[in-house]
Amino acid sequence: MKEKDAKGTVENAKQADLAHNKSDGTDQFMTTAQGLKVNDDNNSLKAGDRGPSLLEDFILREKITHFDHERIPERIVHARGSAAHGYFQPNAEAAKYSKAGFLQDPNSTTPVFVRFSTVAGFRGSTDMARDVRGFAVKFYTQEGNFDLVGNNIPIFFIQDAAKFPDLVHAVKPEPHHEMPQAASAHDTFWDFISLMPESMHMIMWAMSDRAIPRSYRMMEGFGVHTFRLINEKNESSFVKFHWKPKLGTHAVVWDEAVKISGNDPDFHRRDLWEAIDGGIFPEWELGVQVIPEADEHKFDFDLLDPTKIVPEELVPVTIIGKMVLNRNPDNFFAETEQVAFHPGHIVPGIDFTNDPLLQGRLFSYTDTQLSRLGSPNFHEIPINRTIAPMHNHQRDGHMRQEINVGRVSYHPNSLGGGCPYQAKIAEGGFASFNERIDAKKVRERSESFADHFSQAKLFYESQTAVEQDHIINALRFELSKVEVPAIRERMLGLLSQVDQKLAESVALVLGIPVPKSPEKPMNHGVGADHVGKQEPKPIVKYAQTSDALSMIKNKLNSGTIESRMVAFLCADGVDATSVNKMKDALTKEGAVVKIIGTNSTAIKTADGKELKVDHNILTVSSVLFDAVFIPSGKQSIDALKDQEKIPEILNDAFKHCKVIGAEKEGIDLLNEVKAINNISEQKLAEHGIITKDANNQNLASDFINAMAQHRFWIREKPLKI
Ligand code: HDD
Repeated sequence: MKEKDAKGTVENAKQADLAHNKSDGTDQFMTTAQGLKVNDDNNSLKAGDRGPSLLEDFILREKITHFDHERIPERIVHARGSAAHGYFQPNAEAAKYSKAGFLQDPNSTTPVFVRFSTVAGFRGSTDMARDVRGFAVKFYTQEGNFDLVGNNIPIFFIQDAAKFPDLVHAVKPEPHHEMPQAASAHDTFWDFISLMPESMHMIMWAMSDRAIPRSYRMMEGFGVHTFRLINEKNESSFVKFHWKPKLGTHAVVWDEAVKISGNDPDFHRRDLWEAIDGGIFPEWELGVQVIPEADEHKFDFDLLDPTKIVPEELVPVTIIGKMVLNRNPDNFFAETEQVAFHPGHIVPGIDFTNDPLLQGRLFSYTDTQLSRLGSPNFHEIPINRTIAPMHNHQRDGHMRQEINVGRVSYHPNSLGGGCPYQAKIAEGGFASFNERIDAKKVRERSESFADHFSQAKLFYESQTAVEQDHIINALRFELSKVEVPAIRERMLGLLSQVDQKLAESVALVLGIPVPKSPEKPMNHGVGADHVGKQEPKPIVKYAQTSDALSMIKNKLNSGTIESRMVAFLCADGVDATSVNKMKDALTKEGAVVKIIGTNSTAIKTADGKELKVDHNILTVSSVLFDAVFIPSGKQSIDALKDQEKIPEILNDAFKHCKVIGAEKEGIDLLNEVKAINNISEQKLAEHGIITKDANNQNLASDFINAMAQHRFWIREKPLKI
């Protein structure tokens, strides 16, 4: 009876705890941390109103002390991130491959918390750096938390976790002067890369537009490593996890990325927040490439090598569910900052492989949380708590929240009735996959990891000409920032083994020749004697290219314009019909219209009505929008012609290949863009310039169709190679 009472009290305390954990502080008295009501929060306790402050002022000391300790160390990588809550729902396919409880019932949903991030930049750095994006998903399943801690690129720079600290040291700001922030364009990064041929496949991805996404909502996500799934029959298969975004995969162009960084360094954070806030919930399908256990050695690459993809043309992606993000966090620090992911958080039905990068990660994540969150009790922070019942004999430590009752904190015990019990497999107990390992202890790289160029080539050759130009330009930019000539030369040597023309066109801008290619591709690290000792296998030439690797050819891009942002350039005298007709048509398709006005409040339409302004033209730039529309109204156009920002907005929208629409007098404003004047009237639409005369009623649908094509690359001059 007594014990029951004690339990009841603990339950009550837990509930009170929960109530305390979430508070908006409204309608309540201000108190100290001890609950004492505060009478004056504006003045410290002094000896006389002009006298010195008194040490006795425990209220002041408590407030300042708490403030002094408000920061925790930022993540060593992925410090800059944004997150959201949502749910995951499996489909009927999922249970075939895994016995994980959350994958069994297509009618069930599992809560998730997802954090997107850049890798290299500090917590306050720009969202728009050229960088890999983290894509970490915490599934709060009934069997415990499952974390899928992936990226928006399906492979990685290195093959063994032993090189991770080196990679990160190389890419982070250089240690002597802490520059540059959130950028790989500097000597130490390229020095390291030029000595690590295994990074060449990843370099192709990182220099592509995948590294400058339009939105977190428009990125693919990947588990990167090969994992295992185990089904009810205890059959194991190898899997690669894929997140496929409903809105397709889209990027910005580099010049745009640079300008967004100045205009709105929170671009991705704001985009995610505003979409969810506005009820446009980002959605992904979860897919798996399933490789039966028996096929492990069927491929020309090693499934355990994290620098390799399994081309979707070889093993198609099977969709096993969907994820929807539908709630913004209540508190950035409590949730987004304190969330702790770990690739080792798995549930029965999911298991690891011997990928040496994954194996190293399994150690690193708990270790980092200990220093970042400061205690082995980080699992008790509300965002990290499992929703599964949790009982074990772990006790105490810094900031322990749980009040464990009773005297038994060991196993086996008789005094506590043997509780908590170990679970049999049939009862949901976790047991690692029974893989047979019979090997010598070695520090070696498997020979099967030695081919570093075939998939880099596959990626490069699968891109459209425009995408290849963007890769070349990125390499030109990055390597031009490198100051040591030998690093540039080594990089050209490596690039020539991916594609000779690629290397030559980068070399053209660097002003140096491409070094002579080695007869055999360089598959071992230059000066890196730790890398593979045996002779590499001959390079496998992948016969086909893979459309899935190109963002432009990718079949994910269905042509929706949902959630795309359109700037309407307006001033007093704008034609309300022109505004409303286009706005209604766009809104119907799910696009978001923002009225850009010449003041911050409202403008007057030609018929004397008020039109609310979303943004003052002083605060925007076309890089923050997907398309620009100029409604008609002579007075409005005359006023816009006087605006200093107009040439920049229109020229950038043109340069970045975005759709520009204009109606009647609005067309006059297009004269600001010289290049438009050089396009014949019949060819305007082909170039994504949508205008109309008074009789043509198709402006809105033409504009929408053009937006669905995303960009008009025809405007970009092909590179001279
Ligand atoms: Fe890592 C954070 C993804 C290799 C060590 N990693 C971190 C995050 C993501 C990834 C998305 C941010 C999680 C969040 O939002 O809080 N990491 C990857 C992927 C990798 C990878 C996809 C390769 C396939 N990572 C990797 C290696 C190591 C680490 C090889 C160390 C051996 N990663 C860490 C870390 C971080 C981290 C230092 C920093 C903050 C954290 O863990 O919680 O432990």
